[in-house]
Amino acid sequence: MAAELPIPVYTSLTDVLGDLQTASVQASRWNDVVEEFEKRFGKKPAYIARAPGRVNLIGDHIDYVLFGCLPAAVEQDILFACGPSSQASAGSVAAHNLNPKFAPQNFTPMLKSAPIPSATEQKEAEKAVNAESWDLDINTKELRWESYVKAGYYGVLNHFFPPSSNERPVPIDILVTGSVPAGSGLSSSAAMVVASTLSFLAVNNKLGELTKGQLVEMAMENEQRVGVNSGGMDQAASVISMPSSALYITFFPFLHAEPILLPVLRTNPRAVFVCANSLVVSDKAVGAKTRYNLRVVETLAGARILARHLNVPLQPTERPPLRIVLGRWLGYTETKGQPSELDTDKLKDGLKKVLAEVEKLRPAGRADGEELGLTMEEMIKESGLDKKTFYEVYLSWVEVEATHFQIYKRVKHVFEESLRVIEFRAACLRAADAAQTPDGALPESVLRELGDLMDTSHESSSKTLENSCPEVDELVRIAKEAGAYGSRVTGAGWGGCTVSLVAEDKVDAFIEHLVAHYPAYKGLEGEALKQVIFATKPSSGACVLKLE
Ligand code: NG1
Repeated sequence: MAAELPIPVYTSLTDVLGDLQTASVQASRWNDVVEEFEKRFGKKPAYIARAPGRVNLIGDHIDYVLFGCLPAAVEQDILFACGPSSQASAGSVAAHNLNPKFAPQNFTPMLKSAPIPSATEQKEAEKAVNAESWDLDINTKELRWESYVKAGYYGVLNHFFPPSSNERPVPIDILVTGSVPAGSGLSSSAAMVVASTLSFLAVNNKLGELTKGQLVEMAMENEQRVGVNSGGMDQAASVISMPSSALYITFFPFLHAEPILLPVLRTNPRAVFVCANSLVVSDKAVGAKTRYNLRVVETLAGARILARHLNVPLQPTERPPLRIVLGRWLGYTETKGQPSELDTDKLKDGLKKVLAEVEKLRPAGRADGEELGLTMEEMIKESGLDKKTFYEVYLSWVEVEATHFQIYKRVKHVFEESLRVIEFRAACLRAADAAQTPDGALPESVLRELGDLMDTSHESSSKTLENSCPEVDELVRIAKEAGAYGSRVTGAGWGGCTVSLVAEDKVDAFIEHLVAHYPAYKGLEGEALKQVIFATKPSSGACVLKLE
C-alpha cells in the first residue's frame, strides 16, 4: 500500500525525476542550488530534499470533514539543500533562501518547561510533571518564511529527540529554493513543511525510521504549528503521489491513499490538466474568520444539526464531522484500526440517500436561491445544545465572523462534492480498463464525463460553498469558452488557481485564448506567462537525493 512504503532516497537525479528528459531540463536548477550552498556554507550539501506542490483535481473543502479527495502532485516543487554544520552548537539551524526577498535566519531549539495543565488535563499530565518541551518560537501572527522550516523541525525534535533522552540533533545548514507559487492553491506551504521535515530527518540519519504515511502524519502535525487548521490532503499528495496518477486520499477511519492512473494523459485522445493562476492572492490566514475557518465551523455545526434530523444521537461535547455522522447513520462502526473506508459503492449509495435528507435543512420560508442562512441564535437552537455548550464545542477554539451561517448550502456542497469525487475516480478506473483493450483508445465520452464533473464542482464552489471570487469565475468561463472539457477552482479558493481539462492538441490555442481574454494576463509572455499558466504533469511524491 502506497502509504506504507519507505521514504525514497536516491543517488541520481534521473531517479528523482523519473526520466532522463525531465532530469536534463531540471538539472541546472539542482546544480545552482548545490553551487550556491557551497558558496554560502563552504562545503557541498549532503542531501537535497524535494517536495512537490499539488493540484486538487476534484474534492474541495471536504478533506477536513474526512471525505476523500483526488489531488495530484505537480512538477513545481520546493528544494531544501542541507548538510550538517561543523561550526555551530547542537541542533542549531542556519536557514538561507535563494530568493533574496527572504533574509537568512539562524535559530536554535530551546527547552521550555511544559505549561501548567488545566484541571481537566491534570490526570493525563500527571505522568509529565516537570516535563520540558522543545520550543522554536514560531511567530503565528505574521507570515514568515522560516516558520515553515521551524514547523518541519518540531516533529523531528519531538519524535526523535525527546528532552529526556541524551541524544541531541546535529547542527544543520539549509538552502531553500522553490517553484510553487505562494497563495495560489497549489500548496506551497505543505511542500515547504514536507521538505523541511525531510531535511531534518536526513541530516539526523532518521529517514529509514518512517513510512510515507508516518511522514504525512508528522507533516500535518508540523503544519498546524504555523497556525493553519489544514485537512491533510496537501501533505498526503506531496508525499505519496506517483507519476501519471492522481491520488484518491481518504481520511476515515485512517489515512489511506490509492494511486489512480490517469489514462487521459497517456492514451489517445490525450488530454492534460492545465493550471491557470487568477493572480488574486488568496491569503488563507488573513481572511480565515470569514472564509476558511467559517466553512470549517459551518460544516461541523451542520453535522450536528443533520445528526438531529437523522436521529443519530451525539454526546453534547463531541464534534463529529459530516463523514462520521454519515457513517453512524449508515450503521458503520468506527473503531480506529478498521481495515478500510466504507467501500466506494456503499459510500456512494449512502451519499445519495443522505442528500435527500439534507433538503430538511433548507431554511424554511425562504425563496429558492435566496438563502439567508441561519442567525447564530437560530443555528444554536437547531443544534439542540444550550448556548454555553455550543460556544464551548464549536466556537471556543476558532475565530469566525458571520451574520448568517449557511448550514444547508455547506452540507449540500460537501455531500455532492464527495459524490463527484467517487464518480471521477470511477471514470478514471473505467478509462484505465479501456486503455488495456487491443486498440487502447479512450472514448472521448470519458473526457466529457470528467469535464462535466469538474464544471458542476465549480458551480457548487461558486454558488453553494461560496469559495470562488469574480476573477476565478471569469477565468473558468473563459477556459470553457476556449474549449476546456471542464474547469474549476482548485484549493482553498477566494483566488488562486483554476484547473482545466484540455485536449492536448488544443493546449496552445487554449493558452492563447486565456491570454487574450483574461485581463490580468494582458502583456504576459515567455517565462512570466509560463509561471501563471502551465500544463501539469502529475509528478512523484517527496524524496531525498543523497549527494555523498
Ligand atoms: P490550499 O489553500 O490550496 O493549500 C486548503 C487546505 C486543504 C483543503 C483545501 C480545500 C491548508 C494548508 N490546506 O488548501 O487541506 O481543505 O484548502 O480543499 O489549509
